[in-house]
Amino acid sequence: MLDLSIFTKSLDGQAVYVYGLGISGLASAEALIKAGAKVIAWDDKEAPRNKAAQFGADIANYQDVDFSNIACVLLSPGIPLTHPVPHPIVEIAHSREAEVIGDVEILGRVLPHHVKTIGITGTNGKSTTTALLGHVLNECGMEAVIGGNIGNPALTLSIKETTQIVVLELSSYQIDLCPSFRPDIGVLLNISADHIERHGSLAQYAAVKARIFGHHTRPIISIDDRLSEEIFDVEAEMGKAPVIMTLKQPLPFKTDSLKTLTGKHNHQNALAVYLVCQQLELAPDKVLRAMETFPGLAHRQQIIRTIGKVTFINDSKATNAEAAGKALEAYNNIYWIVGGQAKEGGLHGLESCMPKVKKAYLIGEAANEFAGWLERENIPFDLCWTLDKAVSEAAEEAKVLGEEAVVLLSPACASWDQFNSFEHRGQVFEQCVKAL
Ligand code: UMA
Repeated sequence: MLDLSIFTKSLDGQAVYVYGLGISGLASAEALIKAGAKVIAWDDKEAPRNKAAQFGADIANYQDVDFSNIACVLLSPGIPLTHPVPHPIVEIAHSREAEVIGDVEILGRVLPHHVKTIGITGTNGKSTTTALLGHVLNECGMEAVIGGNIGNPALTLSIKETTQIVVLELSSYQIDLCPSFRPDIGVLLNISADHIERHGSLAQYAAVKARIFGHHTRPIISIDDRLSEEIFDVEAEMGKAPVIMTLKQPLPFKTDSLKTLTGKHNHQNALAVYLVCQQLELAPDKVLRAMETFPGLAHRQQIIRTIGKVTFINDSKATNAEAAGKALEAYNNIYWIVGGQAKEGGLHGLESCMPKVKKAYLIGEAANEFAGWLERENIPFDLCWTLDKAVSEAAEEAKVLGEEAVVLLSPACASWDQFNSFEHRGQVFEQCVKAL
């Protein structure tokens, strides 16, 4: 297991203030307490506070804490660090000269030197690339663990003496909370507008992403979008010989056999993994064979079942139009289940994918709004409102086509109007499909 004692010793008897007790805050507080640190913790919600109290954290909101005895604030990634204004806890910490860091930074400080770190960032594709890389490395006989934004908090990772590699999915929020940690190999997949509300501007968001690359990081950078290419140029000017990642040149491998990695965006994810493995000097044929057995990620273009010529695909993770566009690009003869709680812009940007859509099945709060948009695009649709109705109608009509077709749940919306989470929505879809 991770030995956090190096970190707790560096605290010199002072406490850690854990602010935000979501999955990463709670896990970190628990791990730090087990390693002998004094932890004071807070979350605006009561339930997580109670959990933290159970495993020995002192509970106090920041107004009631004596900061003279706090060495650092461990901040949850979702809490504003800089924009629109820093959260008051950040300002208090700075005024008392306490560090503000995230769990990945602590991981970086305690990881044994023999463990190589690979950081994956970008606006889209991070989770798939991280999971695929973990799968390929393990299939190639290396001991690798994956964690970070993908959902396994950094301080819960099972690091053994034999562990060789840690693959970390790093969001911009997490990179922002890493003053010193930089991975040995860093991958930047792409940058497009996202999380502007948190970073203030696209340029600032890109600047945070660029900080994944330290002096000793081997950079692998896409040159297929303007902002990533600018970062590539900066790294090149610094003499760091970044590895070029592009889909504008022929890929060094064939993609036909990559059944769980369909679509251009997945080919880029596969290319990223291929290039990392090249840096690790793994045999290309082994790497490609391992990619073929990647099971895919749940809720991201996940194949649930094929009945006759119709394949049912769960892409519940597509909570905005851009993500749904990736799935729509990947298939033909699409019977599209779409809707939920609409995001700003609705389905804008998906116009060019519409010729591939046979029919849309509208669910959730956004149904009426999306109906208007589909009408303008001349796409037939049904107002189904609920997921079970949408699945059974789409299944019937896709079958009648008599050709290869897909029933695709790719909602381009948040799930909270009808479900607890996108995972919950995906599970309900899976149940409906299995019941057919
Ligand atoms: N809170 C307060 N006061 C506030 C604001 C928040 O008390 O003013 C509390 C909330 O009640 C909550 C906690 O702080 O309990 C915040 O939790 P969080 O969501 O920030 O963090 P975690 O639950 O620890 O999850 C985080 C990542 N979440 C975010 O970055 C928002 C997870 O990424 C990640 O999987 C997990 O750590 C493990 O490392 C999720 C995510 O949405 C998937 N990431 C964004 C993305 O992918 O676009 C960046």
